[in-house]
Amino acid sequence: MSTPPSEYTLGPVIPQFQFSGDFSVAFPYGSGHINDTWRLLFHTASGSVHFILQRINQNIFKNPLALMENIERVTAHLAAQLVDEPDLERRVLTLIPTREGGPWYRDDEGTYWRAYRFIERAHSYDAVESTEQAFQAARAFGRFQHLLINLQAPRLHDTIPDFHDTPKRFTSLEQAITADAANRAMLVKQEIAFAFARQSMTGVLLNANLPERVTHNDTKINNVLLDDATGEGVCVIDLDTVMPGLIHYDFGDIVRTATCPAAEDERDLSKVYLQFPLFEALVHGYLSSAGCFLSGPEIQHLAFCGKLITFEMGIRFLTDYLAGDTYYKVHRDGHNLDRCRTQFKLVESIEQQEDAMDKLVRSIAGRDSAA
Ligand code: ADP
Ligand code: GN1
Ligand code: MG
Repeated sequence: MSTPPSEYTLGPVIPQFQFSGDFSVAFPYGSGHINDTWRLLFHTASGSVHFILQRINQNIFKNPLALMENIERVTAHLAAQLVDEPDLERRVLTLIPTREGGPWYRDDEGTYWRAYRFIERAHSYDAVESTEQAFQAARAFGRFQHLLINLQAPRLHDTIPDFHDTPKRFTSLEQAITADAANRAMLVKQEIAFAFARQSMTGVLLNANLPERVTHNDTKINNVLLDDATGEGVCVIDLDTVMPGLIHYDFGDIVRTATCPAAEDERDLSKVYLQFPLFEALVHGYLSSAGCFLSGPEIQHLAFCGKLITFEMGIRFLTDYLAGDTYYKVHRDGHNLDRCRTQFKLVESIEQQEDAMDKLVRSIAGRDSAA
């Protein structure tokens, strides 16, 4: 289990960045499973200003320099593409330079830190509250992919190799079952059987000859900020996993996190299911911004990818449960198992609706391209 953010001493870190004003207070912020995030408050002559400070989890991101190079390139590219938009500084993350002018600070223990300008008057949501929010979130992620289509070479670094290689994720699950490091395999026989019964779907996307693009790869609903006044998906955040990938990884993770009314760790599984109207809003939102560049085979796999990515997350949570909770932050006993169960329940719900989902995608995509 990792150390809670409140237990780190920020005193030596804060002066390393070019924040404006006098530092007042720092609060742990957000509900991410990987990095540690704080919101900082500063007082300036013209009022208070917030910033985001993050400690990069090097247990997971083994090459922080490559990761930060990706983020610098991607944010600079997005800013250049959006230069004529009003409110540019709220539409793309802006790194705060260190005292030396670099994008990151390395402390005495070798830990990497970075800071961003805080995007005000917008919020992320852990669960979608309306079809409009689903539409806006999917539209923002589609737009993000579209804006990155013309990113210049070289290829971005793979910040986590094979991140969405579902067959390899399945192999890791098999290894975790065999090792049974935490003596838990006997407690999850049902979940293991559920996973093995669906192993055949793991290779579908990788075997479909789909084009590689620049994708976000972690498009969970709380990784986009929605504008408080207009509801627009104003800024895509959490750029650590932006790298070459399939668009389906992104659309699939939005389906996983934006169609279910329950939280990812809900224990009452009767609350876990795919709500069709939210899926419909996602398809409309995503195609409104990405429809212009998607190929036929990419569209054909849109209805399927939500099931695959939800299954992939289920096996990742199960693998971490079996390994003794070494990857994701956990806040209670059995937390990763609860998360695995919600994913598998959602997979079942998608299985029951996938014909209708497929029909819907074909009808929306057909209508839009005929228009
Ligand atoms: P993690 O990798 O741990 O998920 P994120 O980068 O997603 O970390 O940040 C955690 C939370 O902090 C987000 O869900 C969002 O609410 C908030 N956040 C992150 N960056 C900003 C920003 N620049 N402005 C405003 N809020 C932010
Ligand atoms: C992690 O960082 P965060 O909480 O947005 C994970 C994603 C998972 C997600 C599940 C680098 O995302 O892959 O989909 O948890 N990120 C990494 O909630 O493993
Ligand atoms: Mg996040």
